[in-house]
Amino acid sequence: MHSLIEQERAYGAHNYEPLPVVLTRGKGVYVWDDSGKQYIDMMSAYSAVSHGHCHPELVGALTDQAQTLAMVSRAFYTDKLGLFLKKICELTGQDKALPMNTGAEAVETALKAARKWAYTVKKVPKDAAEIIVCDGNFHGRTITIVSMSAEPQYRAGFEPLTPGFKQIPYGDVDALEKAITPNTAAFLVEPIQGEAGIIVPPKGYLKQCADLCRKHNVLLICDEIQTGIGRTGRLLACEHDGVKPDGVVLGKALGGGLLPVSVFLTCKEVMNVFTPGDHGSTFGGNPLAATVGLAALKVLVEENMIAHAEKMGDYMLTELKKIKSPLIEEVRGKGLLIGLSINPRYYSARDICLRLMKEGVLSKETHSTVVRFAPPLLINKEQIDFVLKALNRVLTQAYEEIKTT
Ligand code: IF1
Repeated sequence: MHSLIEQERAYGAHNYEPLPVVLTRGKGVYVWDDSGKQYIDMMSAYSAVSHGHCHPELVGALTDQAQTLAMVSRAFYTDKLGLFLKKICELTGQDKALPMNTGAEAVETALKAARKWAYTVKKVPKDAAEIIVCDGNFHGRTITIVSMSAEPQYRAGFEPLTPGFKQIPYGDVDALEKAITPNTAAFLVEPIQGEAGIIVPPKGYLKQCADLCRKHNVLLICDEIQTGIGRTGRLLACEHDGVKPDGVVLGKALGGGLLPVSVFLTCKEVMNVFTPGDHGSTFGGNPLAATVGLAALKVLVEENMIAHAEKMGDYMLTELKKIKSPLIEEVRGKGLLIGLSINPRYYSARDICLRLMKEGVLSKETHSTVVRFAPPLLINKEQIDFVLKALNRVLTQAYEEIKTT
């Protein structure tokens, strides 16, 4: 076994099963392994590297600020945080933002805001606030967040779990209507379910949910940690349904592929439930993260990455749907958030990812049947064609091997 793989496995927890490749360098859509082999990165760190690896303008912003003022905690004001919060509020149309670091921390912030809003504004009885989530959801890995998950592996062994959550089928508006009670604080939903396998709900689903939530005074909170920041061809995926949610959670690409930056955004009425000392974070909103977050938003707009993601995503989805292979069960997605489900009768998605790796294309399976294609948003047509050619070779070869066995 590769000595660096051996080392990582000897000293690290075995909480992932990475592909057998040791990456040493990244630039744009490309990464290189320690043998110098080049790959097109179709994973972009679960959509955290939407701007491409080591984007020069973002690295410049990071290094300048790192040599000026990196960390002071929120015990003091800085000259960077307000600029970042103003920009993210303007872009999303939300009134206020609470900066955190990881996606899970921003989701936890949203849950706390929704519960306190339920008690102080909606007058839900103490301890009775309910939050509705969907089957197949993924919102992070904290014990409270996995308490909302339907995935046994994410919960097993971590009990006792946090109460106050109800699960409904994804994409089913009637189920939402049935689940809402006078004690419902919020409905937390991904506009497209990422980890579940890039599940795109029926057209208009989010709009109908928004109308229902408004009718019952329930907060609609969209987890756009994976679908946001241009990934689906809009700044936020909820824009495809013309929905402006009561709350939005962002993360991943907000950090420009350089460091963790996340944020919970909402209206004044909800954000004002927080009073000094209610909630916080050592690193949340530090000037380095604020600088990188602001630069990530600037580059996203200046380089027209959102429209480009829509164009390239449409092209890739169209071309993928033309591939005739018994190994492909379904092609789905929006923009550059694409899932290729592989017929488990023949191969696992991991098998296909391992074969793609040999062809110079890096991706990863989600669950055991879906190959995820979520490249940096600056990918171009030629690079997509390279991936499509590699995929065609892999599928043809893999099917040949079945026919001869
Ligand atoms: C893992 C994938 C999973 C997320 C959404 C919140 C978070 C995530 C919609 C939490 C994080 C990551 C976590 C990583 C694998 C990856 C992932 F869908 F992106 F592939 F798991 F579903 N909301 N998703 O997707 O953000 O705290 O990680 O910053 O945990 O294995 P985080």
